[in-house]
Amino acid sequence: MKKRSQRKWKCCTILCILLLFLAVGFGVDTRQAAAASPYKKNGRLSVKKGKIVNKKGRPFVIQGVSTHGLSWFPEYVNKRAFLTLRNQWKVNTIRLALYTAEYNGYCSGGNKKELEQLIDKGVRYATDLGMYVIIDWHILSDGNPLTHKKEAKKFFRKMAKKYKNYGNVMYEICNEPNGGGGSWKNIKKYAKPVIKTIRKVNKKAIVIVGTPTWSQEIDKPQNDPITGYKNVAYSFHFYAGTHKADLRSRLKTAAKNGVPVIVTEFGICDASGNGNMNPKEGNLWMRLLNQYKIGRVCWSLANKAESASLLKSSCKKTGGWRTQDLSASGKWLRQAYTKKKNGVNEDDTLYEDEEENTENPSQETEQEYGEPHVTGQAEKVNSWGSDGDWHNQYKILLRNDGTASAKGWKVVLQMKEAASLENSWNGTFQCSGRTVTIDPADYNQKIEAGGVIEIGCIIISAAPQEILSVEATPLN
Ligand code: IDC
Repeated sequence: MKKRSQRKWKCCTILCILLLFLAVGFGVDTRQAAAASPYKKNGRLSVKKGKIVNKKGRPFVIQGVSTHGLSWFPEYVNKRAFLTLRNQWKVNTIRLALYTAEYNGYCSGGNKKELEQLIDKGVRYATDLGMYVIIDWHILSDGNPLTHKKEAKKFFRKMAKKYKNYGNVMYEICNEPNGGGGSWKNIKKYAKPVIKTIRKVNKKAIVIVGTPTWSQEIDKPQNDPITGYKNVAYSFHFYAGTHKADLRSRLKTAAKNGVPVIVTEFGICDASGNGNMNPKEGNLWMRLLNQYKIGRVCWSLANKAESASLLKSSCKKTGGWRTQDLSASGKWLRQAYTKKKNGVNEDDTLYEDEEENTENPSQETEQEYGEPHVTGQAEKVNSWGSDGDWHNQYKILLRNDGTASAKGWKVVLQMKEAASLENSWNGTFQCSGRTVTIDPADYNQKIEAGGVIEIGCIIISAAPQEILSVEATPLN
């Protein structure tokens, strides 16, 4: 009896070991790893003993790409772009650069609502793809962070509230302080109340503080850190065409001294963002970053005709780039980020199996991650009166600015006065009181991503008419 059960156990054990071998042999492990996104694997990041660590307390290397100014190049805030960077460049972090002063900046006449919507899109796409995201208050010509302290507090209060439950969002509160006003004294004077504002609603998110001289003086927080708050890191920026060994040694000293530092901006061109490229110096910088597992975020995802741009200026694609779409900076970066032994999250076998997609992103991937986004705009193009009634002719444009085509759509117009239909085209219209509902005709159900369709109607009313709202919904 005893012998038989012993034999049974032996059989079971052998079977289990065999199964285990088979599983490993067929790569079950790697496939599982490939399926996990950076966030799924690493969770909320925090600062521990001068390092950025994952949920298990192990060092985590931020490997990111920064947008150019959000109001200059809003088109790159799309899910396919982030997906391409994640799957094919091993990017785990997106930095959303919100200029405060330059060109339609948040504090210099930019459309605040639109800019916040762009941030929202960016955060949503990054979150859907399990990536980290840095919301960057991009001071630059306004070198003193105190200049827009009030707006910054208001902005970060709003962001911290909105993204309270997002473990993947980080806040960079002043891109590059510079000039006399951008002193460490002023930075601290600015940072403390801003961090306090964020901490009131968000206890844990990493807050990154810029350093003097365009975020090069990392020795300042080394000697005089901001105290009283956890999960605070400092930024250091370099452009390998300009910045060389002396700055590298400054960064190295800081890293050795346990300063939590993230390179939230770098490039291999001149500090102007243009001029000559120095990939050789770039490689030396990467070696140092890898050695100390320092996070890095490259400037910038754009096709502007300047050397820092990762895309060629002739490239009009906003995602799914192929090698021939990349600038010299772009090619260098993709190579640096995807090199097998670059010291970045070494156990991270993520997405390597998808590398062959680089030149040919599959339809499936686009379908899987794309989303239609349809908006409607109505315009009165004609109006006349007859028999005591008002007749208004409207032109309605439906625009799909999403990342996938809309297979169907529906539009609802709310009118000021009860409406009845005199005539309509390119849609199936129905009036009920003050509501007009529009469905597609059988030939215009689909709106391609980036596409526009036009519909129109003449509406009769007993009093002067107005459209109060247009609500368009894609149906997929
Ligand atoms: C540059 C852009 C350039 C733009 C300029 C605005 O690349 O297209 O005209 O800003 O002033 C930084 C800044 C970053 C700069 C970048 C390159 O943080 O905003 O972008 N740079 O000059 N610090 C060092 C370099």
